[in-house]
Amino acid sequence: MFSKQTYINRRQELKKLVGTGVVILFGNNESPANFPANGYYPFRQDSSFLYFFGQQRDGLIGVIDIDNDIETLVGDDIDIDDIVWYGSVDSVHDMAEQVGVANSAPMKTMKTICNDAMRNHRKIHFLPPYRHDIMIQIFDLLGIHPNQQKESASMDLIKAVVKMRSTKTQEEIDELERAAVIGYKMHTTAMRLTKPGVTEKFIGGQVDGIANSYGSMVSFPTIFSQHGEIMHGNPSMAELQSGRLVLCDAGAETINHYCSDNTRTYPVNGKFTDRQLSIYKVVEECHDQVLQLARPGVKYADVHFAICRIIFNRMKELGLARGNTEDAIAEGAHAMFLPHGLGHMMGMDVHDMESLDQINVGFDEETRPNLEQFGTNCLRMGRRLEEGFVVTDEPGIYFIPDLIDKWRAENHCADFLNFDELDKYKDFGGIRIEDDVLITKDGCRFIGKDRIPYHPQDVEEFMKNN
Ligand SMILES: [Mn+2]
Repeated sequence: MFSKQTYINRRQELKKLVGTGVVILFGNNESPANFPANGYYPFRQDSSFLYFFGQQRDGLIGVIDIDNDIETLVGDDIDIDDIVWYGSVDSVHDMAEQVGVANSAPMKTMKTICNDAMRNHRKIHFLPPYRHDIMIQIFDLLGIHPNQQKESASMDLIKAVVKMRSTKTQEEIDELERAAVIGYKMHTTAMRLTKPGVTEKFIGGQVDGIANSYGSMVSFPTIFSQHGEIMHGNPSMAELQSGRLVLCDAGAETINHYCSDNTRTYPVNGKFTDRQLSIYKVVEECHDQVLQLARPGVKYADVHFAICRIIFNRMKELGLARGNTEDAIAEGAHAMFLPHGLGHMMGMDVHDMESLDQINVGFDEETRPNLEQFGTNCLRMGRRLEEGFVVTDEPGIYFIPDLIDKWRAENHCADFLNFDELDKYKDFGGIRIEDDVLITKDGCRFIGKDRIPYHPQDVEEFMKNN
């Protein structure tokens, strides 16, 4: 938890930005795995609730009556049955005090708060819910059916939260640095353990254990797969095979729930083949190029397309693509190789604030998403960068057999792609290199003091010596 003053200041700023009405920030409830008392562990608080109210317990709601300047932490104190099984925790009154909230109230008060506000036709602001139990709570309290809740969520509140959470303060950057330290341990452990005959699942499990040991949990389900061409390939029982590449995309959350998100791709036997290296070097070039391009005022969509151009040009040199690069990118031909965006915001959520809808987070009135074109529609962050933003830099090149077959059958982008050559890469897999970038006053820098090895020579050396 940050200092009391941090949360007071954040709520003060939120009140100014939203202006009027009653803000209700729902904390998360326990999420049962197979029966009510057996929840998914660890409990994960909602990030926006955490940002403004700081408390990690389940079953809490934060209420801010802007017009009357009354803040209330709502929740029931735990009873003796819970204390027997889980131990004692602070009272809701004490938890409110810890984050500078003057009032606390039991959960049944929510009905009165909401009824009063509705009777007086006051604006009630809530964020779009993503958990079904919260949807039921909103239905009970405000009478809004779950199907209408996304539309009924407050755009004023969404905009205020996005504005505040997008720019990371120094204490948040320190947290992100701590997450990077755990991320480094996760990735270097995976590299150390990688050798022919070990299962993907074993290494994935070891990586997860490090996140649990040093922080609170993984920041997203660990990807560790020899099928790097599957974007979210979870670790399988397959054994690692000499001659193949393995892709590890993993990150940690600190105790205060700030994230890391890195990807490395390396040869199972510790030595790249020439063919692997020819593709790897392109991804490496793209990854490093972002450091030269990303700075305040630059649209991340422009950085994305600069990277797409590099990839397409290099694929032409390798005989996998052809034609005019600008025309090819306008047609979306580059998505054969890079079917996702260059990166996303990162903070308390690994895809920061994604529950508030990417169009509100990564785009604005000036920069609109292209939702039609395959690949480009996955760009999560397009708008102009600002000092204090944290985005991921994650270019990749993938050879997806089904995509190659589909585009060939449909003659899609046939003027720009050499399908006969692409066929030869169907057993290649995919490569992604990812680091987290902090936008500074006049440029950007990677988060994390120790760089997880990614230059081919560093990777080979590390794997040889460890
Ligand atoms: Mn990422």
